Amino acid sequence: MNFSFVERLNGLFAQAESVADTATKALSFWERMMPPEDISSSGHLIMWLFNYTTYVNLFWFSLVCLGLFGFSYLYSQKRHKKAFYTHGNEKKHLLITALIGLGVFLSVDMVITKVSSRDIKEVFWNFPEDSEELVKVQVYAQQWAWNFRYAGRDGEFNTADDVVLLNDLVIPVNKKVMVQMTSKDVIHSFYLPNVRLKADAIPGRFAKLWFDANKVGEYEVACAEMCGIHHYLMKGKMTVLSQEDYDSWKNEQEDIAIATNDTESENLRWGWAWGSK
Ligand SMILES: [Cu+2]
Repeated sequence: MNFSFVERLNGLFAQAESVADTATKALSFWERMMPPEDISSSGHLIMWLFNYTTYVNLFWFSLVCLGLFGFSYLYSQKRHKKAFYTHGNEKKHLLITALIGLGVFLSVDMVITKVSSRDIKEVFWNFPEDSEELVKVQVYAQQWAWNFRYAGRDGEFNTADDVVLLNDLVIPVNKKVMVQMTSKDVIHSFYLPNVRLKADAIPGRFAKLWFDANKVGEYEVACAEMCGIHHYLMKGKMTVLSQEDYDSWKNEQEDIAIATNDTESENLRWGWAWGSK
């Protein structure tokens, strides 16, 4: 008797555990579905557009479903034995259709166009002025890696003392970072999920973008364009350091670059004079 009671109790525990396990899995799935942490000053603009698009479309979709299933129910055979024919071309039908079309156009297309063109003008294409403070990085995408170049101690790009890193972007916190970017081979897409920024790297063209990061830590750099068989490997790391740590890191890297840069190496010659393209 006792034994079976203990057995049943164990069974209950096991059940509770599996329920808890399922709940945890569902929760972590939900967490994984959520966008990563936003550490930029302008990422909220992208999130606003993303959320607005989602919810306004959800609203119209629900309305369509309500009409579809609602009328199917109201005019089911049970309620209306006799068929009712209409061509739907009366004035009121045309008016309803036009109003819904106008509603979708105004609430989706117009709002998104207006808000995104405002954000682009005021923020994303409103590039920071060139100054001592500005962190300048050249990005060179290739199958399948990210090359990052800093000017080095002389402040000039494409000179012998440049700091060149592979898959390793290091920036100071709360500073504007300006990127000039191109690609060596095919189209890649420079993607920084934590600052909600994504731009194509196109061979023969130079893209520029700017961002900032307001939280120290390590974040992902990804390629968001299917660029070949090892596209999935094209992953870099963005490290955000405090100004102090960044300065000493930069100093150290500049020492290393001066001591070890092989200026004859083709691998180091991909840069260009800042702003020349
Ligand atoms: Cu790529």
